[in-house]
Amino acid sequence: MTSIAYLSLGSNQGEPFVNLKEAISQLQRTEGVQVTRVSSIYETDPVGVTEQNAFLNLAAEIETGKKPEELLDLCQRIEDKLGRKRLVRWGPRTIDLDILLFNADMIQSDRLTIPHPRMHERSFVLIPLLEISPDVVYPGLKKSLKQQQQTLPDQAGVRLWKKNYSLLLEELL
Ligand code: A4P
Ligand code: MG
Repeated sequence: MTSIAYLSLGSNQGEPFVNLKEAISQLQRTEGVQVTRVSSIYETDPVGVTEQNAFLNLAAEIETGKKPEELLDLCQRIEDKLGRKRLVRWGPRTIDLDILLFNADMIQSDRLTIPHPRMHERSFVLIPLLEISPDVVYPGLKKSLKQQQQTLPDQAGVRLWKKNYSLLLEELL
């Protein structure tokens, strides 16, 4: 069965643009994964640990035959390949791939929480996500994600950095 999943990608170490591009390219080259949409890239103020460089963030939509845990394995393999070291939670990273949504599933296991438990509090996640899928549904949330996003205090920390990145996707793959 094919599922639709949304991912959030972020980087603030090394060459963030190159890291994002390489991560998307590796997703696309994986059997059983089709990258169907990629948002613009946004430059975002760090959330959590604020004494670190600004991030580049984007959101991607994929179609996949993989199960959620298999998709997490893939995301972590790509993080490892791109040289990510897990040193500080919420700290600097060469690349972070988080699964935001997987169909309208609600999943809670040792390794995986979907929807991503902090996504609806974060403009650096919601602004790119809503760009590629304005009506996407967050299961269990009463209001729309758009309404939710408009209430967030951190919107000014999210600035368009490279518009219509998806137009470059074909060139990239
Ligand atoms: N895990 C559970 N659910 C998921 C999921 N839906 N997707 C587990 C991915 N992983 C999930 O993640 C720790 C564990 O979460 C994994 O082993 C997996 O089993 P990690 O990637 O090793 O560690 P982390 O990224 O430091 O922690 P976490 O909780 O993912 O951090 P956040 O909350 O995602 O925050 N500011 C800006 N502007 N932009 C950013 O991209 N990112 C963070 C990371 C903080 N501040 C940021 C940004
Ligand atoms: Mg993560």
